[in-house]
Amino acid sequence: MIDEVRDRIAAATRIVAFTGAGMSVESGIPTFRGPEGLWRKFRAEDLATAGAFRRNPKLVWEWYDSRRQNMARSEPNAGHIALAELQRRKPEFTLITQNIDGLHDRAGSADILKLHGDIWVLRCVRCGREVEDRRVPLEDLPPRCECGGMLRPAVVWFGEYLDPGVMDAAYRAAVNADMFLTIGTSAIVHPAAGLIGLAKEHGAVVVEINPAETAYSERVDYPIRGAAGEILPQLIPPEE
Ligand code: BV8
Ligand code: ZN
Repeated sequence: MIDEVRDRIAAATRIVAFTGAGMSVESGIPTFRGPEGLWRKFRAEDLATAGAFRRNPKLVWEWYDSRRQNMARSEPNAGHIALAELQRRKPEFTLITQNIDGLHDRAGSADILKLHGDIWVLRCVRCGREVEDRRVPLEDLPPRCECGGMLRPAVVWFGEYLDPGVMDAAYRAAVNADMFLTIGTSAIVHPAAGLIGLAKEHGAVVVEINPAETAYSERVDYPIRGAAGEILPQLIPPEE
């Protein structure tokens, strides 16, 4: 299966890679729904919400600050690097990620469609100003804007809408894709996961890279059971 997929990637023009938390596991960043997906006694769905932030901004920020500290210590893995290489070879390549860790950027990927935002950007809840802030740890939690307003992570929380411009670009890429690689996602969170079915309906060859089964495994053309950091370099080998 790997050889066939590698040859089809080499021949394809419009390739979309759609990534989730599993992409960063080999970089040392825990997934959401794996055993280590808990933080203290909370689940992501409990903390990654506007309600949790309103009720207890300090607790939510403690969680994000600890994630930022872990992400700052992490490096892009061979999977991130392979996707950046694929983008260099394929002008019509699109990277869509649910991840907020910034590892695709650090691996050299460009024009990334970040469906769920970016943990390194803070947004003021009062004046809306956005600022990139990579300091770890952050001094006082919650951090404050110059206007005095509270800053939140510029990420999409559960119950919040995704950026319509980003979602629109992602829909277009999925609809026009020759190949759609879904990598390291349990395909549970919507509307992101819906991109897989959309690509399939519009004729894309769908490849799933995941050590485990997912909600879409029956519908993909090539279900590859393996880790992103091991499989992607085999699918995107160094050019002779
Ligand atoms: C929305 C940013 C419209 C924050 C994230 C009830 C009320 C309100 C909404 C809903 C509801 N019921 C359902 C919904 C919709 C909800 C949703 O889908 N919920 C799920 C839990 C059912 N979606 C939303 O709320 C979205 N907004 O719908 O707005 C709306 C508005 C109002 C009311 C109704 C609707 C917003 C969703 C965005 C949430 N923000 N992240 C943050 O990160 O802190 S989601 C979060 O989950 C991350 O972005 C993460 O990437 C994403 C998806 O998870 P995965 O990436 O798939 O990670 P997961 O742990 O699940 O899986 C990892 C996979 O990797 C596994 O399959 C594993 O096998 C694999 N793996 C492990 N190791 C490896 C590997 N793969 C490859 N290599 C390895 N080495
Ligand atoms: Zn402000």
